[in-house]
Amino acid sequence: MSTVSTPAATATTTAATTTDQALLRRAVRAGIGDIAEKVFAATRISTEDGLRLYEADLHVVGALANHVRERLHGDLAYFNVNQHVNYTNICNKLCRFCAFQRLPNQPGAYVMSPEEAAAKITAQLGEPVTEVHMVAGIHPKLEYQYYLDLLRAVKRARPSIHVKAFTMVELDQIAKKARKPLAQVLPELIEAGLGSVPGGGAEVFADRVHKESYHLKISGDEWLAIARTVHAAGLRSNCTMLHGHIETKAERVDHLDRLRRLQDETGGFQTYIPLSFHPDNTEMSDVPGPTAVDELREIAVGRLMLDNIPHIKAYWILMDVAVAQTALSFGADDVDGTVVEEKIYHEAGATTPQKVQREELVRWIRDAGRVPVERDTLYNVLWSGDAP
Ligand code: V47
Repeated sequence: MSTVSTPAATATTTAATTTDQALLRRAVRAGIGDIAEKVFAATRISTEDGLRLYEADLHVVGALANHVRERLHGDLAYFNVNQHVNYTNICNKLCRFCAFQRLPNQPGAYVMSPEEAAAKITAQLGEPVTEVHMVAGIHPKLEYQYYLDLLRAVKRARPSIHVKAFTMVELDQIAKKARKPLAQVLPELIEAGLGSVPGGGAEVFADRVHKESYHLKISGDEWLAIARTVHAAGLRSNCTMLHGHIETKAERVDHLDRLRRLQDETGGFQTYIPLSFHPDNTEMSDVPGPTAVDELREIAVGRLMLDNIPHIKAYWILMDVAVAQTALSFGADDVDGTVVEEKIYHEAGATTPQKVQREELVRWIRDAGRVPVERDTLYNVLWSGDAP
């Protein structure tokens, strides 16, 4: 399939180097020369362009995404030393894609007291952990005070730790329990130790997907409205999309466009993370989930659509290490962290390790041909592999 048209004629105007011109010619042959022109000119691509990226030659799409990734970050690939704490798996939202949730009386259901959560932090004091990623199910009985106590206990256990906690879905629940608007609750959570907000709970914003697979949870519009409030409170957050289940490509592009439009308003998203659906032990176990090729395309389309979000994360726990390494040349510039005790994806069939040593992450990144950079949660550089 090739549509040789105007883009080739303007190759020298925006494709600066010989390598760029070669890529532009490949893009023209793949029928996306016009998109390549926009990418080289750092101009926004349209949702129609985004949809075409799902059909075009993966190598060309990946090379264009890599072009953007290298324009923004050169050879650097970020990681952090973090740990996960999932303070409860009790949840009343019954999302069809989730294997982690339990009803209160189901075997395996648990809630950590703030002290038990803090003990998970204390257990890692010998490791150079800088962040705790703390998310959980929506437990209907936990009171507002619990969340404040949880934050305070974690900060007491390790005062230097950055607490990235509570998805937009949990924040909605916390505000309901506080019986106050979220805008009033957030300063209290910040005072108790909240440092930023992770990207989970967004799933796929389309109402159809919401209705069919997670209808008891907040809708896409509600997720975006909460993110707006979070950013207005001065907090940074991440954002995600759960792909590879019942959503269409058009619904994925719509999701990315809605993230991009909110980012134009607030500038509060740091990192976009495409989350690959893992079907085991879920109500959607008949869905095969995305292949490695699908995952690489999702990273690349995310990089090309989200021109205003600085970082794209290839979450190694979900993608397998080799795919995450490859993703570092398909648009991703971050692989997440050491993690320690991952539950959500391992309940759903992930076969990656549950944690990794810092040195191992550094080696994975170097083996992928990138320069490892240890960051904190807000992307301040703590260590760089290319420092003398
Ligand atoms: O919101 C649940 C997803 C999310 C499954 O912000 C599933 O740095 C795949 O958002 N298969 C929570 N995904 C995790 C998350 C996250 C992860 C890593 C880093 C960051 C960050 C955020 O996990 C949920 C949901 O979308 N999820 N079940 C499943 N079976």
